Amino acid sequence: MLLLACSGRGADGPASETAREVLEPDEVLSVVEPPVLVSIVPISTAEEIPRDCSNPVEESCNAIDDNCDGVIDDGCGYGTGLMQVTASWDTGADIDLYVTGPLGDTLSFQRRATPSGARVDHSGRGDCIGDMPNPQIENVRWVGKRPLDGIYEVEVHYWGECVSSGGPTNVTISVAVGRQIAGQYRHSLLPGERIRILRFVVQ
Ligand SMILES: [Ca+2]
Ligand SMILES: [Ca+2]
Repeated sequence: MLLLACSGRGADGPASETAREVLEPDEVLSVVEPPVLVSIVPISTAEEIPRDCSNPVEESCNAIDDNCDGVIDDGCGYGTGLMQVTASWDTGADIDLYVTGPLGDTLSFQRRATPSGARVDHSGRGDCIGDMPNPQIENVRWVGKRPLDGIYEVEVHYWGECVSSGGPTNVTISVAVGRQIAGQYRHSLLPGERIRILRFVVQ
């Protein structure tokens, strides 16, 4: 019976307009000193995407900071913060992003938040499910608390080909630290592959 009551989900409009106006406590960033990038090292087979900010263009939802404001994909419905790692890809496959922090804890669609303020706020499913916004994007952000100093590892996993639209897939990964782009890279993935694309260090 409860399921029947929920069958209208998906109709437009939030239940409460006032709730949307309340700022989440962890969105208040002003008092937190931003982390600083020490280094970022991709694996040798990753292709670095040149960053040309002499001619910023309008932002699109592609894991690239097109408008060069230090925020990856602003206005796309997922967020930034003190750090941000974003992946996009170019087929209907389901690609998953994994970020492992200094304490060895790994964020992904399976573990969407940590006490240190990291959270997965968008996890695209490619063509594996119908009708979701930005199905070819995964995004991790750090809000509220300063991210721990240390090494972060970024992996991508080719979870599945979904309908019939997978095959080799180019994945784009961008990292922003303290509202500055630390690096942006591209790597091809085959079905089932899981690759550690890069490491970065913050303090
Ligand atoms: Ca931007
Ligand atoms: Ca973009």
